[in-house]
Amino acid sequence: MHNRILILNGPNLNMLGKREPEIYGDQTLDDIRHACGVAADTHGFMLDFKQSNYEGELVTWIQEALGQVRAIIINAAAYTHTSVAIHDALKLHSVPIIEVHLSNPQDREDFRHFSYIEPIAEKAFVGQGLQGYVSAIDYLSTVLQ
Ligand code: CA2
Repeated sequence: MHNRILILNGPNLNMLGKREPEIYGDQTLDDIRHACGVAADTHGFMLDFKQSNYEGELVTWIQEALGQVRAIIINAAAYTHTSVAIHDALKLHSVPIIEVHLSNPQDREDFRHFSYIEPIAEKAFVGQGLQGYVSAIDYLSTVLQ
């Protein structure tokens, strides 16, 4: 539990930098992992940074983090808009949940407007690309004493 933060990334985010740079930027998931590592070091957080294309794997990781982490930052990608399972798993936690999106889903197709994460997230950082993840870590450093 000691100052550990879990960052979860959902389906297709492993493809960042390869397609659709006009929407998601040209940074890769490894670039984001690196920037998060630097921000975490700055604030004295230990980081678990994970990505999966499988809903069940994300649910399992959220369950396994119970009692082990001080906060969860999640970009659930397309599962944001579909997954009651991820919503239910996150709801098991009493630690802060922070929602992150590279783009701003509200500025895109209607089917991206609803988020199953939003009702349980303490805060969201959207439309800032990689910086949104860093801002989420910076935010946690102010609320986690
Ligand atoms: O803006 C975000 O971060 C999203 O969570 C990204 C998801 C999308 O379904 C959400 O509505 C908003 C999609 C991630 C797909 O990433 C790709 C990366 C490169 C090429 C194709 C997809």
